[in-house]
Parts: sequence; C-alpha cells; structure tokens
Amino acid sequence: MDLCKICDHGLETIISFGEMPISNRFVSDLTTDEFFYDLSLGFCPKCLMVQLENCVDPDMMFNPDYAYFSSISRAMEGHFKEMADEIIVSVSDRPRPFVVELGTNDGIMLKHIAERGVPHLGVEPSANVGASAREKGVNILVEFFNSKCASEIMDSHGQADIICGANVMCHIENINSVFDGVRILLKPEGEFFFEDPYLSNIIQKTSFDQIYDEHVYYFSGLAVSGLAKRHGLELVNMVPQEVHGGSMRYYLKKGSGNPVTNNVDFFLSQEKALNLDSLEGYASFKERVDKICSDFRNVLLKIKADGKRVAAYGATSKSTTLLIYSKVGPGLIDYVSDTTPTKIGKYTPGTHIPVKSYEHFLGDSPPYTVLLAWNHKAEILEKEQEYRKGGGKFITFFPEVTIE
Ligand code: DWN
Ligand code: SAH
Repeated sequence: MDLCKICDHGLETIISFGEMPISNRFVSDLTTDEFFYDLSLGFCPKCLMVQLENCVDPDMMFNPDYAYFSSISRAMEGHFKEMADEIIVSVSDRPRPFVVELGTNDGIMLKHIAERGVPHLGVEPSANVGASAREKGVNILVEFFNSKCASEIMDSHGQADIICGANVMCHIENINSVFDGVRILLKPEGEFFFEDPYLSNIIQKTSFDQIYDEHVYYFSGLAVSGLAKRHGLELVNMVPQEVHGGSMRYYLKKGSGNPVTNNVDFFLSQEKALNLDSLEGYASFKERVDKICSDFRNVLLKIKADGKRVAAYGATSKSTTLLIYSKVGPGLIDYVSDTTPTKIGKYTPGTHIPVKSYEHFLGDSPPYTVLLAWNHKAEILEKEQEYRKGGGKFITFFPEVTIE
C-alpha cells in the first residue's frame, strides 16, 4: 500500500491508468526508449488529500527542456494580468514590499510586477522558461522551492509580503517542505496564495486528463485547510477561477484566529456534500472515466470508418492520459496542431502522434478536430470561427463526448 505524502497514512486507490510516459517530454527520435511510470490516483482517508500514488523524479520533468511556456494563451495573459493587479493593490501600502512567486515559468505574471518596479523574485527550476522570464525583466532563481531554498531567500532578500504560485503547488511532491518554507519566508502579516485545478471540478466533470505525472496533488479546501494547520498557517479565503477547466485560489495567513471569509465554510460544506471526505465520493469516478474513453475511441473509429480524417488541437501535457488510456494514437489522429515552437516537429509522448504547426492546421482544415486544449475552449472557438463556418467540427469529451 502506498503512503500519503503528507501524513503517512495508507492510501486508498481511486483509479489506476497503467504505464504512462513523461507528459511534457515530446519525442524527437522515435528510435530511443521513453521512460514510463505507473499512474494511479489515491485518496488519504486521514488528511483527505487526493494524490498520485507513485511520483516521478522532479528533475526528469522540470529541467532546461521543459516544453510548456505559459504565455501561449491570450486568456491566460489576461488572467495573470489581473492576478498581478491584485498583488500591486495589496502591497501598495507596504513600505518595502517583496513579492515571491513559485513556478514563474516564462514570467507571464511576474513581468507585470517587475514593470511596476516592485521588488520580486521568481523561483523556477526549469532554466529555459526561466530564461524567457529574465528576458522580460523578471528576477529568477533557478531552483526547486522547498524549506532550504526559503531560508536562503530569507537570508539574501529578507521575508516576503506575498508568496504566490499558480499551477505549481500541486506539482511539488515534498509539499510539507514547501509549506514549511512558506512559513519561514512569509512576514508575520504576509499573505500566501496559490491556485490549482479544483478537485470538485475534476470529480464532477470527470476531467480525468488533469491526472498526470506533474500533478501530484488534487486540492480541496478540506485537505488544504488541514495541510495549512500542520504548518502553522490558516486557510482564510477560497476564490474559484475559470481557468484550466475550473481552478480554486486558496488564500492563507500565518497563525490562527485570522478573519476567515464565508467562502471557506461554503466550499468546505459543498465538498462534504459531494462526499469528497470519504472514498464514497470517488466511487463512480473510474466507471465514468472508462465510459468517456470508450465513447471517445468509438467516435474516432466511426469517423475513420466513414473515410474522414481527424486532427487534434493543442499538444497539451494533460492529453497524454486521455490518449493513452483511450488507446488513441496516430492510427486515429493524423497530427496535433500546436503553436509552441519547441513542440512542433516532435511526437506526442507515448502515442507518437506528429505535432505540426498551426499554419499546417489552417492549410489542411481537417473535417474533425479533437479539442485536446479544452480548457482554452472559449478562446479557441472564437479564433476558429472560419474553420467551423467551413464545416470543420470540434470533438470534446467532458463531461461527455460531443461533436460541435
Ligand atoms: O499545470 C500545468 C498547466 C498550467 O500547463 C502544467 N503541468 C503543464 C501545462 O499543462 P497543459 O500542457 O495541459 O496546458 P495547456 O495550457 O492546456 O496547453 C495548451 C497547449 O495548446 C499548448 O501547447 C499551446 C497550445 N495552444 C495552441 O496551439 N493554440 C493553445 C491555445 C490557446 C491555442 O490557441
Ligand atoms: N505558473 C505558471 C506555470 C505552470 S507550469 C502557469 O500557471 O502557467 C508549472 C511550473 O512549476 C513549471 O514551470 C515548473 O518548472 C515549476 N516548478 C515545478 N516544481 C517547482 C518547485 N519545486 N518550485 C518552483 N517551481 C516549480
């Protein structure tokens, strides 16, 4: 039995997906062997954290070849500009503010803080995306954040008014060390906030493709409030976010007895009503995942049998789980269109579907396109009005397989 990475209690398995490759390691040479690990999701009945049962070594995922550049989407640019504006307002009355962001990536958020001349530091272990942030004027420390890194930052820069991170906390296996680090680095009156895909949304929408190597944790308010307490922090607010298929932003303060918003009570009660505090809440998840996967494969088989071609849109890391678990490869999807220069010309991990440029997609205009980047649906549908007017159809799969 695998043990909880937070409290060492035994985990209960929710679903096992089998062997998976590294989701952001696009393949350039099909003759070299890929690394595979066993992907399975577990629930800790003691601290209520949903988490991967086996984790991949962070150096294998986050390194100078990291394939995901955050600034690929107009909608995400807007989202992170708003986050930066909120930070600017909240530090405006602080005498010498210091903002630390974890998982800065290419500087999509912190560039706005840098532009405003606010002292800041981005902690980003993947050197290539970190270099892209530096080009935007962002101060970057190429390291994995943990309690040791936090002490070093405190010695060199002093404590922080704000520590924040988007889509990064759920990526860090040694999260106890990260929370200890936050307690060390945060000023007594400082604020720590982070956002990640929200467990309630994943379970309700069956958006199981969020489950992959990089996503070690699937946070709920119930689990985060307990984790915070273990580390001398308090969950004081929860604010849902529309991005990435439904995320939650958690706000934490040091100590206890801080003013807590009604939102926390509201979302914790909602999570309890969904039974996310017991294995029962996850009981039908595997069955629903299996149905989506067999429907998805059958739809593609039928289109192929009718002699039509299918492409896909967005070589996302999350689609690794969908494609492999649904047994969908280059026999059913001709290519994946993506705008990221470092992905083009390579093949999808494990399934080896060619990744082609967006210009190729525009010229080809395939009759059917699987929307792998479904979390950017609004932005993509707006951009692809011509494609759809010309008869092109998108295939989506959450909460059920749909052709539109
Ligand atoms: O948590 C994570 C999130 C924030 O980003 C990381 N673990 C890794 C990554 O996950 P992902 O790869 O599933 O993220 P996205 O944002 O769904 O990836 C979108 C992909 O689609 C990118 O490769 C860019 C591409 N794209 C495109 O070709 N045309 C995206 C848009 C919006 C477009 O118009
Ligand atoms: N915040 C960005 C990036 C998300 S991708 C966004 O929301 O778009 C996750 C990022 O976290 C990667 O750039 C990865 O290199 C970084 N990361 C992974 N482990 C980390 C750690 N221990 N400390 C800081 N950053 C980390």
